[in-house]
Parts: sequence; C-alpha cells; structure tokens
Amino acid sequence: MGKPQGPPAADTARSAAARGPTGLWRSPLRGPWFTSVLGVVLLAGMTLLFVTGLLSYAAYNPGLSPVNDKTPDKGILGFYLFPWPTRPRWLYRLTQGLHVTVGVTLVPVLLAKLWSVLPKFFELPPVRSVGHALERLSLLLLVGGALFEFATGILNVQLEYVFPGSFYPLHFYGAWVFFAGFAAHVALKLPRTVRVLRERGFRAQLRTRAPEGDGGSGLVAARPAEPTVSRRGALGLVGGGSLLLFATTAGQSFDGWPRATALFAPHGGRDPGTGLGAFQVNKTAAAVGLGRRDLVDGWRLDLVGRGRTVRLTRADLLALPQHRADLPLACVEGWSTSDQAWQGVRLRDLAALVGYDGERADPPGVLVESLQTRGAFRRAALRDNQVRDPRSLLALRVNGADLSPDHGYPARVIVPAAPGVLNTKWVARMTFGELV
Ligand SMILES: Nc1nc2c(c(=O)[nH]1)N[C@H]1C(S)=C(S)[C@@H](COP(=O)(O)O)O[C@H]1N2
Ligand SMILES: [Mo]
Repeated sequence: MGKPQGPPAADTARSAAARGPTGLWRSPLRGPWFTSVLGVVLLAGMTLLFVTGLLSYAAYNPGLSPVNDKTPDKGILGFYLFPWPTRPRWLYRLTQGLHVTVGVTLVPVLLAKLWSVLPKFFELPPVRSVGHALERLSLLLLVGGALFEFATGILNVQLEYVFPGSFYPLHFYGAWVFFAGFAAHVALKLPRTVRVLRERGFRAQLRTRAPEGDGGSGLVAARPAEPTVSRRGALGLVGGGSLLLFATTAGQSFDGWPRATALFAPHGGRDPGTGLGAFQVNKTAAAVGLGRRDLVDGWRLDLVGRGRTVRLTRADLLALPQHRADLPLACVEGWSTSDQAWQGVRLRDLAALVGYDGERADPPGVLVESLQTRGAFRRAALRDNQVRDPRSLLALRVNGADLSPDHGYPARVIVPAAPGVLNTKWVARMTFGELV
C-alpha cells in the first residue's frame, strides 16, 4: 500500500488558511471529487423529491376549498397549481411512492455529503466578502432546509400524526426554503463539480487511497490522517446503506410478500390480514371514535345541492345503479395498494339527484363530510373533473363484500389517481356546488 501523498503545497496553504479549527477534520477521504460524486447523486435525487413533492401538494386540491387548504398563506408559491387528473389511475401511487421511497433511500447520501463538507461549516473567518456571505446564507437555507424536510417527512411516515394538522404547512414551506438554497448552491457549484468529475476520472479515484488535491476547495485536510478505508469502500458503504433502506421501504407500494419487507414504512408494511377486505387501513373506525351505533343504526346520507337536500339510507343507495371501478388506494405516507374492486354509486349520479344532471348542468365539485367530528381528514373537497369521472364512486362494497367498518362502512369515496386523504370514509354528507 502506497504512502498517502499530500496535496500540492500551494493548494494546502490556500485551503488551510480558509479552514477554521485545523487538525479536526483529517479524514483522507474528503476532497472535491468525493463531494462531487455525492453531490451529483443528490442533485438528481433532491430534484425528484422536490418535483414529486410539488405534485403531491397539487394532488390534494389546496386551491379548491378552504377545507383542503392547510396553507392559506401560500401566496405565489401556489402559482403552479393545476387540476389534478384522474388518469392514469395509479398516478399518485407512482409519484408519492417515489417521493417517500427515494426520500428514505437518500438519507445515507445526504449524511455522507454533509460529512464530506464539514470543514466548510467551520470556515474562518466566517465571512470574507459580500459574495461569500451570500454563499454561506444559501448554505444555511440548503442544509437547514434539507435536514428539516427529511426530519418532518420521515417522522410523518414513521409515527402516525406527530404533527396533527401541521405537517402540510411545515413540509411545504420548508420545501421552498430548501429549494432557494438548493438552486443557489447548484448554480454556484455545478461548474466546479462537472470539472472535477471530468478531470479526476471515476475509476482513477476509486483505485487510490491517496488524498485528493484540494484544488482550492478547502475540503482536503492539511495533514490528512492515514486512510482506514478506501474511497471505493466509503462509497460502497453509503451505497449499501441506501440499498438497504430502499429494499426495506419500496415494498410499501406492492401487494403480497414485498409489503412485508417494508420495515421502514410501518403503515404501508403492516400485515393487512387475510380475506377480501384485507388491505391497508389508515385509521380504524375505533380510532376516530365511531361505533356500531353511528355506522349502522340510524346512518343516513345527506346530499345537498341547488337549495335542496336529499336524504338516503344505505338501502336507497343500493337501489341506485351500481358500478364497479378497480382502483388503488395511495396514501401521502407513500404506501399504496394494487387495484381493489370497488362497487357503489357514481358521484356524478349522486350530483344528478340534487339537480346537476346531464347537459343542463355538468357535475360541479363536492364537499364530502364524514361522521367523524374531529381530525384533519374528516372532510375533503373534490374537483369537478373528479366528480365527473365515471370511475369515481361512493363505494358501498369492495372486492365482493360490504365495506368493513375500518374501510369506511357504510359508504366511502374512491376517486381514481387521487391521494388517500381525498377518499373520505364514513361519509355522512355531500354538498355539490361551487366550492369557493
Ligand atoms: N373520515 C376519514 N376518512 C379518511 C381518513 C380519515 O382519517 N378519516 N383517512 C384518509 C387517508 S389519509 C387514507 S390514506 C385513506 C385510507 O383508506 P383505508 O383506511 O381504507 O385504507 O382513507 C382516507 N379517508
Ligand atoms: Mo393517507
């Protein structure tokens, strides 16, 4: 094994001057190439997280009704909102499954990247010029924002309702803070990253244990310690960690044995039992305080629209034309099911009962309210395109049997491609009309 050769003398002098508590950060792994490799992975990964996150936000119709809108002060941050489509039916299953699984998978890469640039956080003097001050500010937004987004996202997936009602605003505004720092950082660092990766060569860097040349980056230790692991080993460790997390999360998006492997997606991975109604349950009837008395005895559905109210029993609903739609459930937490065979009444047929029928009046949006008296998801507003879709149902049965209480008996909404939160269970009242 060759002796580690120090970086060129000029480099060392320059970077040592810019480095605070010298002697602390002595790993011979640190260097611009190592940081660049991790940076490129994060550039792709974080971009995907940001885009799928924005899509997830659009998918729950925040601009549609104050009921859905957990971020009423979003202002121009909602500039891109668009009517979430109803096809393909697995759209949210895909975008949110990617968001959560890729997010969990990137944790080791993020930690390694932060570790690789530790000396930069302790740079002295802390500010050298206006440009440098701005760069450091963007770094603060970037690192603070990234840690905040990962922490809130992972806590939300791991623990049920740690932020009752406030997860959306925290994660949403945090995402924009992060993105401001991210965009500035990429603009500042991308040219050097590309140059370093081109010049230093992937294979060549993997083969040697010698410290990299600093190249003015301030990352290489002035007196690097003896290597204890090769760069190949270090990257292997990070990649292996990511692979392990991926393998213990991705199963949340699939039925059968893969779901049991989703250890890092506790709600998606939980054993749903056996039988026809046996697929993931988000909140049980008992958890929201609904018992037999509420769900069976005396349950009625109120349809409201155009100044009239129509009251229906479950028998009335079963007497209406029944339709079947094979649709998945996909939760904001990342888990999803494959298609379930839902049966019930079309939402647009219900709209017709209160006067929104056919050519005279296309079905408008609807506010759906459940029997639940408290809780963030007890009601939700659906857009007109969601009401109009012939596969959007007020479901009464699933997979050939009556809904179970936990899946929303006596009646629940199911809409293609919509996030789980919009598929209200234990529906008691539906108000059709303009939802402003
Ligand atoms: N009334 C009511 N409906 C609800 C919820 C709720 O808490 N209360 N949770 C929603 C969420 S977040 C999801 S993911 C789906 C899950 O449906 P499932 O429990 O049948 O799988 O129900 C939705 N409908
Ligand atoms: Mo959900």
